[in-house]
Amino acid sequence: MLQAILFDVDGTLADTERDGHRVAFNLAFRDAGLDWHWDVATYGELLTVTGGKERIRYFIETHDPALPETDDLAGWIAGLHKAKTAYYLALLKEGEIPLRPGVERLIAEARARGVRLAITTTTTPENVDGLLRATLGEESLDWFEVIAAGDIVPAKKPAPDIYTWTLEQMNLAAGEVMALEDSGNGVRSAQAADVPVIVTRNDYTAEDDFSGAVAVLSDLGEPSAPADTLVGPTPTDGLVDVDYLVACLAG
Ligand code: XBP
Ligand code: MG
Repeated sequence: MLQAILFDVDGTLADTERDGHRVAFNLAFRDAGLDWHWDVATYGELLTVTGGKERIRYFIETHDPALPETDDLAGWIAGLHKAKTAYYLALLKEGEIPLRPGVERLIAEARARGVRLAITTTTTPENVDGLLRATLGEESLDWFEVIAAGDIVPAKKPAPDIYTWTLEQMNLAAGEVMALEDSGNGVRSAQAADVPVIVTRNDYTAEDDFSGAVAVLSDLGEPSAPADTLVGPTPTDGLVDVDYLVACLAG
């Protein structure tokens, strides 16, 4: 039986990457006097690596950009990433990053039906707070029993650690929950923890490998704009709801 829904954040709750994180990274690079710029296509390539600090390091390793002399690269990256987080939080506060279709609807139904909620994400904890506050309001932080984010586990997705950690915190078995993800890395992370996963894909992840996911959909669907089903069971009226998740879990 479905006990809990575990939500990924970036790309799943909201399309945060292109007009949120990417923009914030570029503003932080400018402030640091770096002539780096991550355009939409470049950022798409860099998204293969999860975690902002890990992504900066991967960019340095693969693109060999100009950077200041330092004997503490990890510390320098952490500082740059902190500046990026500040810009990202400011963007969220401006309220320009909405939730994806169906997210608020499903959360409301799950709460009404006593299905437990958690967040399992790679992004920085402050970013989760900022997004929830800006979209669902201050009180929504309490709706999620566990917010598992960022460096709380050393190995980010696609490693299973964030899912395993969340299940332990909630005292639940992998078969009692459904994960919602948007990316191949997210699917691999959930699967490595034996957690069943449904994908709502987006522009950046449309070509990702989702094999093993229970279903792949365009989004969670709204009455005015039903979801398209690409793989797996089709939700009634194109709306992903608790009954759909229960049926998917039962297989
Ligand atoms: C998203 C990520 C994060 C964000 C940027 O993962 O990989 O790194 O892109 O956030 P998920 P930070 O979809 O699992 O949430 O810069 O705070 O890492
Ligand atoms: Mg994601």
